[in-house]
Amino acid sequence: MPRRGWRPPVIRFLKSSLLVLSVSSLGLGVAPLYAQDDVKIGFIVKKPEQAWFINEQDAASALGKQKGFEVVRLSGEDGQQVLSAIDNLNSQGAQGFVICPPDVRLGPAIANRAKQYGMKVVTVDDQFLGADGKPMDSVPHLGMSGYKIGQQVGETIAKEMKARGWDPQSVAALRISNNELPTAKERTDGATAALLDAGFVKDNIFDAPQQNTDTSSAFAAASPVLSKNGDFEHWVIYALNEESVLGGVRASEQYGLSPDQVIGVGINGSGAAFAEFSREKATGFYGTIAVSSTMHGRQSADNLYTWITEDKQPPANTQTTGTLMTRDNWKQVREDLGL
Ligand code: FCA
Repeated sequence: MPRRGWRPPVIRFLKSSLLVLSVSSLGLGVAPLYAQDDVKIGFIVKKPEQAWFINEQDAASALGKQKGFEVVRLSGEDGQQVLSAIDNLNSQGAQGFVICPPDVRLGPAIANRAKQYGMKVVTVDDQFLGADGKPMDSVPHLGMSGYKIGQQVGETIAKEMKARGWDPQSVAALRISNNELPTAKERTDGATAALLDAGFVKDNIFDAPQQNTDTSSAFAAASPVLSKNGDFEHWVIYALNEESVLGGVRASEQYGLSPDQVIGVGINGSGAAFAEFSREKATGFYGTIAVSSTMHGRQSADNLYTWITEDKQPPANTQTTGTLMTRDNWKQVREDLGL
């Protein structure tokens, strides 16, 4: 049995063409193309189990409830899953989707599939790369301003090193890197630049390339780097997000470093950080640059909704900013950012 509201693709196509035709033949370029209740969008994320993405999808669903459109939450952990999620959305009659892709190089394939179905696409967090390796400007994007937020990470680490009276000459950095993902590289590059500006020694920065953007891949990448560089007493840890920094911090604990020997600073300000700050004793996870995942989820869904209903294409690239969150202020920052 087809699900309720399902219409054969031909009928849907005819219906939307007729709508477009009648709107354009009347010269009403700004009239809504769809009645509110007809709008259904997908929200596809690469890591559905991570608090950051759960919060984004929650915020999009809440907006849908408020404005009267439906949000279908889907996982897209690899290319195959993304393509079937898009097929699934099409058979449900969705007019478009927001996506944080599992691999930014899938951009052209995803955009093609969407085009075949006449669906609109916007990206959130991780921007598609075209076949030429450059960001796909044709797909509207909303994401964090990676380099700047990375700089905030580096500045925070440098300030805390000073507060602890560490000699910058003898501190090592564990840079958990993910250079395949441009936003990740921007973030770690920004952090590195700020650390070097503050007098950090370049040769003391050690890369731990992770395969993914989660805690376990960061833990696996960090462990051998720590054991190979056993001479250092003090370590700082940074990465594209707090989940990965937490992997590095867990590896440092397993290696035998105590919290006062480690300064880890992440990015996101999601449930992963709240859980860490709620522990009875402080850990090597000093802080995180919090960005509003609520705003990311809400705004990207709203941009798509406006595009579908008013034919207004969203801005090509919206960049968001961050706020330092530590064990001392996390509840306040959480409230301020609506998290
Ligand atoms: C990437 C990271 C997420 C989050 C997001 C804004 O997708 O993997 O943790 O930082 O950017």
